[in-house]
Amino acid sequence: MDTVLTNVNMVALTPEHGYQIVSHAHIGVAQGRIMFVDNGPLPACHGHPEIIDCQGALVTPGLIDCHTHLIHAGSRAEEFEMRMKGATYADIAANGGGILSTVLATRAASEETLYSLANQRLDGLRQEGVTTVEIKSGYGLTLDDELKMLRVARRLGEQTDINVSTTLLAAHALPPEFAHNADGYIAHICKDIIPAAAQEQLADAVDVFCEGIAFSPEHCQHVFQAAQQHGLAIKGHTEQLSHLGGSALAASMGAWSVDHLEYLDEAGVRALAANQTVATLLPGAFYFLRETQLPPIALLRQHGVPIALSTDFNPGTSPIASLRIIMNMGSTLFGLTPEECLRGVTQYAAQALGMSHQRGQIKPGMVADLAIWDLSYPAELTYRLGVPDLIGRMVNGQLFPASRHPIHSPMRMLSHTAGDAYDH
Ligand code: DI6
Ligand code: FE
Repeated sequence: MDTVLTNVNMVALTPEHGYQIVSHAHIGVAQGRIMFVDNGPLPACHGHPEIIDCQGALVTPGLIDCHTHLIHAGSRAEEFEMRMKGATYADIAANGGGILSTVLATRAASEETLYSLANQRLDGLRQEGVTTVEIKSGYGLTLDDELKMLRVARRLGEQTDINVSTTLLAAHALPPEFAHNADGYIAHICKDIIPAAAQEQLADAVDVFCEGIAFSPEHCQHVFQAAQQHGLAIKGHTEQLSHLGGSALAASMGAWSVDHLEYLDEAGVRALAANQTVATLLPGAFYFLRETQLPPIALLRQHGVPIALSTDFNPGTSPIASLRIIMNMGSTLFGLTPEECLRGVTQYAAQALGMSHQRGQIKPGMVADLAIWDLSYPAELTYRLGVPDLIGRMVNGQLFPASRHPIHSPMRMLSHTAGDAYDH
């Protein structure tokens, strides 16, 4: 055993009972994996584990942000001002602004610049207990620039204290080079970009923006087929601004998740349920666009569709690097219970990234990704905003104390005890 967390108030997410606190729990970790979870007497441990007394701190699975556009350059604050003066998101996109303005800035930026911009944004997420992030390309829209974005995403996963899942989103917008030639661009994605990303192992999944202002379901189907031919998983931005049937299409092809879903209908919900596709809701974009059409929460629940929540961090529709704010919006805007919100950023977020067998729950065999909180009750995660109440994170079995936690306060702190005391 490498590490044993003792005296933990562990949040267990059980299907039958929702979340439950297991008090005085111990979590044993070896080689980055959870080996035991118990609340009896401390089991015998081989080796010289580091024993960490958590003094009753709340421990949840590490949070997972399963849909972000974290890598990009430039700012869209001016567009925000235009929108506040009456322009719509679609107006701005039609006039060469929107996604395309971020594309030009991102193409012009070096990998170093993109890396440090993204790493700074990641910091907001780290301070809130996030241990895994999905990062999409989609602001390059050329072979080289899409691969550049994915290389930066991979490097963030390799060189920082966060797990990264990468997604190729070349089908995000039509690049100027292919103006009025969506067929040509989709063919280029299928023939050149997907094979190269797969060949260099830069993408775990392939995503599309299926929308009137982006790509048709037929285009998306071609992209999905090419992705699958290269062994990549699929997911979609679907039913965000209108109903085109992209969600049902993606689900019928086995998508890990479909995301946004404000305009999803019951047939679409049934398709998700039939294919175990996760519904990833993005209340930050709903809020930021002042959308009024709510995703079909009641139908998703009724059909037992797993619901994930994510920041959709991006410069145009959700410049919000806070998963806690998103959880709060999941409740206040979408009516999800705090338990649904927590499950949506742990267990179901893991499922949306095809990693539910490895991450998103605290049980033996899972990767040891944990968040340790100065809180007593899990609903506080969703209820209260802006207080730095994260004590630390464990990522792949390694502990990272939170830099913003006030170490002089009388609050619980991680205290380390010599492992020899438990040398069996
Ligand atoms: N839907 C969104 O909300 C983002 N992308 C997408 O497909 C918006 C991205 C942007 O405006 O830059
Ligand atoms: Fe998005």
